[in-house]
Amino acid sequence: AQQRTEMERALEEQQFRVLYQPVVDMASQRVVGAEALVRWQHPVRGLLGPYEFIAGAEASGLIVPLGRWVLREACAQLAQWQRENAGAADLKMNVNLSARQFQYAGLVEDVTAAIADAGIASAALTLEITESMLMQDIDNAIETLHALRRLGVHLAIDDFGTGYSSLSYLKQLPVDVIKIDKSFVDQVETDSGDVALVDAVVGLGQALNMRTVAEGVETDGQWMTLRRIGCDQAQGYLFGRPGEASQVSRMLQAAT
Ligand code: G
Ligand code: G
Ligand code: MN
Ligand code: NA
Repeated sequence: AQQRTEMERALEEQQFRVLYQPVVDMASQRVVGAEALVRWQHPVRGLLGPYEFIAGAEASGLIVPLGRWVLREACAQLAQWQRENAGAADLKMNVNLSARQFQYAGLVEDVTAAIADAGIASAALTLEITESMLMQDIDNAIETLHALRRLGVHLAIDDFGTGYSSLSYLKQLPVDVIKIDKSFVDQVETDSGDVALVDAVVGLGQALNMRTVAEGVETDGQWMTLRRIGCDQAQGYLFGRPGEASQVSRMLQAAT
């Protein structure tokens, strides 16, 4: 209860912030989008990452208004990038959903309002969900995914390969993007097993018409290997850490 009060107040007092990590095209390394990643600028404890407060927010239910705030903030930021950069018309924004947000009955309404109020195209927004969120209640999950897809937003499976989603479900899901977890990227230069795994996921993506995005790319060697395998896009410290919106603005300007 204490936790809820403190986080509620933090939300009211605007102590949360959104950082943005660039997503780049694998071949050209040009920025094609960004992932919104929430932080809590705590007045005493300093800047806190999601691992320090998302679980608490999930347990108390505050994740719903917090997630709504992140979503609205991210959509507004995307609109601003698109306004300020002539070449950014196709830029995309990725926003993470938590399990409770995904189950929340007002989700579709919240997403609709966030898109409309920001004035962005619905296809410019990708919502990230994890395999475990899907498998908790697959029938309801499929229904929610279809409702979101009808709005025109895109859907990504985050941390792919770490959960338990069955391959037989994957082809039924209206999913646009597979995000390959960092744990498969770390050793991809040296571990032939990881190469085979990433190669299989990329092939799966091609067969099912889903874009593949490698996460946690830190070295040129990883990048070159992933590019050779045919992964479409990448995210990682090599291209940019989660940072201020101005980092993405600079990348957009450098590309024109
Ligand atoms: O950079 P990083 O420490 O931000 O993110 C850690 C984890 O927190 C990731 O798994 C990410 O999906 C999750 N996360 C980051 N931002 C959000 C958010 O706005 N909502 C939810 N539900 N999860 C987030
Ligand atoms: O689970 P999800 O993919 O939403 O969260 C992304 C997480 O990965 C965030 O915590 C983000 O800060 C982190 N991250 C992104 N790129 C890199 C990277 O290149 N190396 C490491 N170690 N972490 C990364
Ligand atoms: Mn994510
Ligand atoms: Na991930």
